[in-house]
Parts: sequence; C-alpha cells; structure tokens
Amino acid sequence: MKIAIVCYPTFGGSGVVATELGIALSHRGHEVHFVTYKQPVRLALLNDNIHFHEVNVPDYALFHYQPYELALSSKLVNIVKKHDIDILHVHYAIPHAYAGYMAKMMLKEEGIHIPMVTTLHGTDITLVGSHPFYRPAVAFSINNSDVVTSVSDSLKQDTLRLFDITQEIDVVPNFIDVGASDSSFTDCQRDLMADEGERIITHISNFRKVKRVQDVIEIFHRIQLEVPSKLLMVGEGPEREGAEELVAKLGLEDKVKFLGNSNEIDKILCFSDLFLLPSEAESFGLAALEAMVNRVPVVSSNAGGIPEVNIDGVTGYLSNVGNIAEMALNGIRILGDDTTLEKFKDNAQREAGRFDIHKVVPLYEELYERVLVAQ
Ligand code: GMT
Repeated sequence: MKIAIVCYPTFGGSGVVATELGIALSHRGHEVHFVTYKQPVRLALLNDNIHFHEVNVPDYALFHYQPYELALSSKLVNIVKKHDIDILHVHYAIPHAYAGYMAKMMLKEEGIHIPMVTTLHGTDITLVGSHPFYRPAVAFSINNSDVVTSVSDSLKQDTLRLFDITQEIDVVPNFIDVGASDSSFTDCQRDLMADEGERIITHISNFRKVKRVQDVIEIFHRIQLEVPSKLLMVGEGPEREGAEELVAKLGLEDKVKFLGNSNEIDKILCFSDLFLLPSEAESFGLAALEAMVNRVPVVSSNAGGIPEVNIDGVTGYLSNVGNIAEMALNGIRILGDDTTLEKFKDNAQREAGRFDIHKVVPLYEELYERVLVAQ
C-alpha cells in the first residue's frame, strides 16, 4: 500500500508513534510518505520506501496567523495525485484531521477517492480539542474520518464523553519494538551517572504542566532520604525552569541532573531502576512503556490510560494524581531491596511484550485493508 502519514515532527508521543509506525510499515513493504513541517526527529534514515514531504508556510504580513491547514491540505492533494497514495493516516486530530478532510474533498472533486484514518492521541481530545474554540471542528473531523482509532480504551471513553461522536472508534494501542531494546548495552554507562550502591531514577517528558514535574522532584526528594539515589530529568519544556528552582530550594543540585532532549533514551533507560510518571492526564503513557521494555518499573499516577500499561503491584504502582507521599513510598518499596527490584524489572519487561510492534502494526494494516475494501 502507499500510505501518507501526517504528524507532528517533534519530541511528542504522537509524532514518535507516527514515525515508528511509518518506519515499521516501510519494513513490511509499504511505501510511506511523511507529510509535516519538518523531518520527524526519529526519522533518521530515508529509504526507497520512506519519503518525507515538507509543508512550507511562507510568512505573509497580512496574516496574523499563517494558515498551516491550508498549506497542509494543498500539499496532501498534490502528494496523493503525484504518488498515487491509497490511504491518508493522520495522527493528532488538530489540525491534521481537519486538513485531511479538506484534501479528501478537493480530491473527490477530481474523481479521486482516498480514505482517511485518524488516530487520536490524547491532548488533541482531552486538553485542546474539547475546548469550545475547537470542539465543533474536531468533532466534525472525527465523524468524517473513514476510520478512527484511539491509543487506549480510556481515550476512547473520553472522546465519547466529550464529543458527540457518530463514528466507531477502534482502540489500537501504542507499541514498542521489544526486540530492538537490549538492556545489556555494552555502552550502558551507569557509572557516569551514579555512584556504586546508588539507585537511578528517571523521568522523561516534554516538561509541560500536565506532566507535573514538580511532583517528580518532590517524590524523589522523599525517596532519596531513604534510598541513596540520583534523579535524571530528560526532556525540555516550559516547566523545566520551575523544576530546577525546586531542586535548588530542596538542596538536591548534586543529586538531580537535567539532561535535555535525547534521541537515545534507551541508553539512559538501560541503567535506570525506576521511572516516575505522575502526570495529571495521559492517554497512554508511551514513556512508561519505553521504560518498561528496558526493564524499568514505573511509579505513576492512575490518570487516563496509564493503568492499561502500568499494572499496579506488578510492573510498578499507581496512585491518585498528586499523591506524592504514596508515590514516594511505592518507589521506596520497589528500590528498597535487590530481590524486589529484580522482580519488578522482570515483570515490567514481560508486560511490555503486550504492546510489541509485531502485534500492533498488523492491526493498522487490517484497518487499512478494511477501509480500502469498503471504498
Ligand atoms: O503528552 C505528551 O507527551 C505528548 C502527547 C502528544 O500529543 O504527542 O502525548 C500523547 O500521545 C502519546 C502517544 O500516543 C501518549 O502516549 C501520551 O499519553 C499522550 N499525552 C497525553 O495524553 C497527555
């Protein structure tokens, strides 16, 4: 099949999932065309089956806001025609599903019928999409997609609750390449990050408010009083400065390292003992799954779709959002002795296998085939 994938190219979960899906589809013989405003961060290699098309939006002084949707839908029309695309798969409803629908309608005028699959990722529904500013357009684009998928059952329920949805929603969970992560990296340089006898705790996110990075620091503050440990903070975003201030206020500067964005999170997770994800909302929690596949147990909130990934008492623990004290106690329970830690590590990696790429990508292929037959 020839598939055009529309996504955000940045370090966000939806962009990562879209990119990994495109790469996996290309390995399975499909021709994949990424359409976005910058080359996706995880798309290092372009090959015969992977193409990247940049959407350009020239600055024009009259426009206070440059019309990205217009440029994207025009680009999609041109690419579908030029490359004979079979399917449009848009990740993140805003504005991709809207632009995709417009492209579909323009192509229809020319007698070209192209189905659109929309994958909902989370904030496009829970934080941004349900705002009255956007809600009618988001509901319209969802209802006019040929297939709609959500990355967890929790997100499906949120979508049905927040919008007037007439379209069926298929749950296709996020995935991970279980075979690709090898926690026995020869260059797993633990000693660069922590002293002998110390545990390593990690948090990875885009440091937006919804991630509650201040909670991460507070939880670590309590854990390190009981268990000698270091905290690695990976990512960039608006809450980083506040987090650094809190680290200074708590006198933790020599125990907390801010590493910025990383393209090599496996190299950090390979020596991590615990992952903290106290998010306010999380449709799935891809970062938790990436930790688990690298044998890192997860102490998290029970928000949204996280319980579908992190199993309470097995791969880590779940607490109510903001319950810092309980999350710290759970962290101490896991890190307190080697036998318990090893058990949680084994469980985390085993349960990550439920989301193996080889199980999930065929689900998307089935949906593509279903929609093509229905055309
Ligand atoms: O919150 C993020 O980390 C970014 C955000 C995005 O829009 O890319 O992630 C969302 O999609 C990910 C991939 O499906 C999910 O794993 C995240 O849970 C989800 N984030 C939220 O729902 C807050």
